[in-house]
Order: sequence, then structure tokens, then C-alpha cells
Amino acid sequence: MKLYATPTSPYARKARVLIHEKKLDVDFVQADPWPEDSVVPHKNPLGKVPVLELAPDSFLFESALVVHYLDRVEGKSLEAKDAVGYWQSQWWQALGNGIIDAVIQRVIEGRRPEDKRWDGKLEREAARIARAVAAAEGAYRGGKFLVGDRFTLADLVLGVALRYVDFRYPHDWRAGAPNIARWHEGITARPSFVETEPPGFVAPV
Ligand SMILES: N[C@@H](CCC(=O)N[C@@H](CS)C(=O)NCC(=O)O)C(=O)O
Repeated sequence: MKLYATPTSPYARKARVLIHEKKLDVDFVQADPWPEDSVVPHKNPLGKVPVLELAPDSFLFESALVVHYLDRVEGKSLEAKDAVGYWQSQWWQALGNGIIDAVIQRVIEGRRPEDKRWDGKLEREAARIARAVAAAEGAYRGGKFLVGDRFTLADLVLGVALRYVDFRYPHDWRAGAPNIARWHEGITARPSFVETEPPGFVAPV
């Protein structure tokens, strides 16, 4: 299998962390979706990464689906097994995916020329991120992992999401969420996270 992606995409990073955690045999192929002549629209009609090539001319896109597939395709699933744990994990993943979406929206709005930028949009996304971080702090029950006693997709998705906040919307979210900050420090120390950091990224101390 091949994963078409950029080294900075948080959507792709979810798949890359999972590939590392499960030691799956998937080649990373760098593919920028933005240029006119990008190969990405030939593999995903939506023109976005990540794209997982399962076989020649057989592609999966949408990161949640790619993660779901990679989690099931072989080896031990990183999804919580029992019904309660499964839905708790889905809640955390929805929160993490929403944070990623909000940071991306801020990045795109921030790239417009200053006179065309809509400050209200930047503020709305910032407020969304702040509420999501506060919700994570409120829901966290302590321990190394968010759900149960092992690393699950909940840890993976929220871990990637908060790291993307550090990368593209750096601000002191940790001050208001000291417990989730401590959990995040443990998660991002895992080799799967260390080895998939965006190039040149320096983690806050
Ligand atoms: N919902 C998609 C979002 C993927 C996405 O927006 N990826 C960005 C890179 S971080 C992209 O390819 N953007 C290109 C574009 O918007 O044209 C997913 O979860 O896979």
C-alpha cells in the first residue's frame, strides 16, 4: 500500500501515526494537493490528502475512512473493544477531528491578503478550539490514556489535533488545560509521534 500525503497534513498524520503504531507496510509518497499539476485529483476526486492506494487504481480517501481501514486491515485494532469504550473513543475522535478542521479553517483564512481577511472567521474558529480544549480538560479522567488502559484511536486523534494547534496556531492552550497538557506530553513522546512531527517543528517546552 501507498499513502499519498504531505509531511505537514494533520489528516495524513493520523494515518502515519497509526501505520507506525501497527508497523504496517505502507510507503509514504509525498504528494502536494495544491499545485495545478498535482497527482492528487487523479487519485481522489476531491483533490485532498491523505489518499491510500490499496492496489493500482484503487484508492481510499477521507482520513477517518483511511484510519478505519488501516485499523482493521491487519494486526490488532487500536479501537476500544467494549461498547461504552468504543463510543467514548468516538467522542474523543470527533473532538480531535473538529479541532483539526478549525485550525485548518484559521490557516486558510489567515492566508488571504490582509484586506480580504475576515477577522470574525478567525475569532469563531479560535473560540471553537478554546471550547474543545476546555471540553477535553473537563472530560479527561486522568491516567496515561483517554479510554481504558491502552493507547487507542482516541489518544491518536486528539494527540495529533493538539499538536497541530501547536504547529499552526501556537498559543498557550496548556494554561487552561493542565491535565490534558500532561496527558498530551506523554502521548507525543511515543515514537510514532516523534517520527511524524512536521519538518522543522520545535515542540513548546
Ligand atoms: N476531510 C478530509 C480533509 C483533508 C484535507 O483537507 N487535507 C488538506 C491537507 S491538510 C488538503 O488536501 N487540502 C487541499 C485542498 O483543500 O485543496 C479528510 O479528513 O481527509
